[in-house]
Amino acid sequence: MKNPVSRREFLAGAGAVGSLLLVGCDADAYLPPKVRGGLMGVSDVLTMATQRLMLSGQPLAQEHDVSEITKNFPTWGNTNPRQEDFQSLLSGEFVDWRLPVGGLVNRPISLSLEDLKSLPQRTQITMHICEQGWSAIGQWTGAPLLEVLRAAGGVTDEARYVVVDTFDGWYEGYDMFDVVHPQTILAYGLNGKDLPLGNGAPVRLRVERYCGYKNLKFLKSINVVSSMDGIGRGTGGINSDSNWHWYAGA
Ligand SMILES: Nc1nc2c(c(=O)[nH]1)N[C@H]1C(S)=C(S)[C@@H](COP(=O)(O)O)O[C@H]1N2
Ligand SMILES: [Mo]
Repeated sequence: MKNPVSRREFLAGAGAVGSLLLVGCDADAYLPPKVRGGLMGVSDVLTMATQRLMLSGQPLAQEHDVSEITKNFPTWGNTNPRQEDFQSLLSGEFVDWRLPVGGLVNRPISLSLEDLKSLPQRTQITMHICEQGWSAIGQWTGAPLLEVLRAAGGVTDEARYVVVDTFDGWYEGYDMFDVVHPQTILAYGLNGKDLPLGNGAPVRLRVERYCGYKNLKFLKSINVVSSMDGIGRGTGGINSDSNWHWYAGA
């Protein structure tokens, strides 16, 4: 007679199937906000679906040892937004900086740097991979985005994307799969010090499973939405608006 499946085997199997179902039920987790036409669109969807299946158990991106930290973490792209509102906050050492968290949350809030630092924090030593051909390892400290949304009373049932805006006019939308990941943090520290200006002071996003351009610097606001339609060109972010991949898994 065939052995009945042990309880442990059953649970392990149920867990694996369950985590696939979790992604599987939510077809959105396989698709970018807007699917491009032609072969690029096909490859976008295949890449995203494959990676999302592989990542369905939400594993952590590799974390490194302190000894591997890059001595001078490079600065890249915009290193000092010239916008007046940013310059005035900078000259006041960001004492007046506030991060509004609104849209489809239950209790919109506006967080000071102190407020953000009082939330549960996470420190992670990870590799930043820029799509333009360089990488570096840094130790980031910040508040998980999930904790920030919790502080805003959580999101409503319609919530599908978190849109991050920056002082230099960038924006990106992230779907809930990446939003709830434990390594998705609003970082205010690099290598044990305040986040330097060139690296996105006072606060930048770290989404460790994505390449460089999704890791927005100089955060200005956070907005939870049900759709990316009507935001920029509707593709889900400033980079995909100019034909980079929206799903930019590193
Ligand atoms: N607001 C904003 N965020 C940004 C950029 C930018 O120009 N503006 N550049 C992106 C790119 S392409 C990279 S590689 C990283 C660079 O981060 P670093 O300056 O800390 O190296 O920031 C990303 N986030
Ligand atoms: Mo980049």
